[in-house]
Amino acid sequence: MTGVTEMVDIAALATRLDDAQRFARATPQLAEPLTVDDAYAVQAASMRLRYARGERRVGIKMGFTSRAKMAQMGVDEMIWGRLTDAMMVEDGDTIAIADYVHPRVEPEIAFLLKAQLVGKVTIPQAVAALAGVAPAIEIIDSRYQDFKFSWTDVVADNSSSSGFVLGAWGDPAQSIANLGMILEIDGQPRQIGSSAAILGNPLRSLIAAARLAEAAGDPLKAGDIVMAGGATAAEALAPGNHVRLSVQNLGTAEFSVK
Ligand code: OOG
Ligand code: MG
Repeated sequence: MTGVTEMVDIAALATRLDDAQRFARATPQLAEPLTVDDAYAVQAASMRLRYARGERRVGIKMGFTSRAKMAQMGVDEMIWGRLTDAMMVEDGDTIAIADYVHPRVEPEIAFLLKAQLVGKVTIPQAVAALAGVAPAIEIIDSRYQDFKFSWTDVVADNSSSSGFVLGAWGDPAQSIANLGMILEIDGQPRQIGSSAAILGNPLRSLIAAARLAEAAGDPLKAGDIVMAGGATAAEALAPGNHVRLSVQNLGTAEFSVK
């Protein structure tokens, strides 16, 4: 189903999800049957509320780009969401669990663009537009009760975007197609995988991001950050946790929880 449905109150749903995020309070799954276009319209409207409060769009995140993530959440189609400056957690910083509903972490790869990247592009064109690649931890936090949602629910909820931690930017010309990734919590390896789990090569996620963002009228531009999506299932966070991601050849990213 496509098209924006007359019956759906996009603004009311956007406010409800925005409030759930701001006040770290879970909300029930949406009762309304949304179309894809409705869901992305709710996401865009809720992001306009955040921008109006002074947050700045810094890029986008891709979701459900690996089998492991699709299987964990029971969703089998790619999604995307917007990132803002307020979601950025400095490498080594500490977050407060009270600011989140029920946060989880997942191991990702991030891209930094030095040029716009729009429409249908090839892998060499995508690499040529990059300023860097980095190990990245995404902090996802569904605003829905029990972290349960339909595909359209999660799209409306900005695809669970909540926070992201970036390691140092490395040379974008190096191969990132099959890099070992280890996500540790409190020194214990909790998820071990490969960047190949992300669509066979995380660059394919960047290519999909370029196409989807442009189609939505929110094209990727120079300076944007793109998160490729979790390579493994996500892990729940608890106060006191220290989370560290190591990616072969790329380095590490880490943060703590209080
Ligand atoms: C939706 C977000 C998915 C990813 O990397 O696949 C995502 C969720 O699992 O809550 O960020
Ligand atoms: Mg993710």
